[in-house]
Amino acid sequence: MSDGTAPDLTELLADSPSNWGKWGPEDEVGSLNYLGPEQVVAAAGLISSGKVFTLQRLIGDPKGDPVWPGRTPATRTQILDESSWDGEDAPAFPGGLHYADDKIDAFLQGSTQYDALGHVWYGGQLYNGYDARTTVGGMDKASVEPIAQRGVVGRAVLLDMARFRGKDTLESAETYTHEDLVACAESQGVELRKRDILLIRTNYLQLFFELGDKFYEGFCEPGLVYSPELVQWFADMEIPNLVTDTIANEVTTDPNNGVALVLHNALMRNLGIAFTEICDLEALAADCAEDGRYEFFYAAAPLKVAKGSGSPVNPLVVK
Ligand code: UVW
Repeated sequence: MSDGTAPDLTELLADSPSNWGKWGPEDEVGSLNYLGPEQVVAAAGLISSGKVFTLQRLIGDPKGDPVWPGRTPATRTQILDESSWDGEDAPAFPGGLHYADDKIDAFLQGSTQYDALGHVWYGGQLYNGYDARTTVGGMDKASVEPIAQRGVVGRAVLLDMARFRGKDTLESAETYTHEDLVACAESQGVELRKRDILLIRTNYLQLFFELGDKFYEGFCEPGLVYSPELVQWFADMEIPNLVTDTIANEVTTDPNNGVALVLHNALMRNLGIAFTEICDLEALAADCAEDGRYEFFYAAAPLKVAKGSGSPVNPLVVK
């Protein structure tokens, strides 16, 4: 037992399916291996209207950046601007060049991001069995870098859970299962296929912008909830990438066992499914509701950050 009340993840997930070793002992991209040339070419065939959607939230949004509790929003600092040339010690360039420069101080998971497969663990081991000590001082194994090197391209399906439930936003701690995802897809008239990238809309972060600091009181996001059947479904469907518009892609605390972020472990650590979080799916969802097309081409390339446990990303959808 981890805190006297909730079961330890080692115990809870003892019989949970695993993809460790499936793509060799050196693998660091897990279920993204399911997205090969065949899937990329098939996804490209879904492009028909040429409409493009970008799924990243604004970094340094004046209205605030929703982040996991304990993380701080990005801060952007202006280093050089026209005023830098007001004083006598202004930089001088032949020809009279002036320019603007700035920098950001940001959590790598402080905006729309890909998690590295080694971002979470239990029992002293990361995805593919790597020793958790390889995270000390920076991730030597299963960092975000190999995901960034390969990129992510495939057929994606939007599952609009908020709309399916007839709500503006899902509520705090509200859960849904793989069966709900299947029912949602059916109601939208879209076929869920093996190796689909799943985009799930809750619109929950609208409450961050409406409630301000109150948003974090009793923080428990809505989302997928663990069951052995759900994990098996994700394994059988060979889902490469789970993308949502919440901060952590799953119900924060499992209502059935009290464990935090079970699916980060069952899906990401054990099956190697890439997690993409804090997306803005609003424009895409509105368009899908209008044209009735919930399947499309998806592409994303997180930044190549050496030893990074995650990286900001601006995923693209093309219809
Ligand atoms: C944690 O793992 C704590 O958060 P996230 O996956 O949202 O970055």
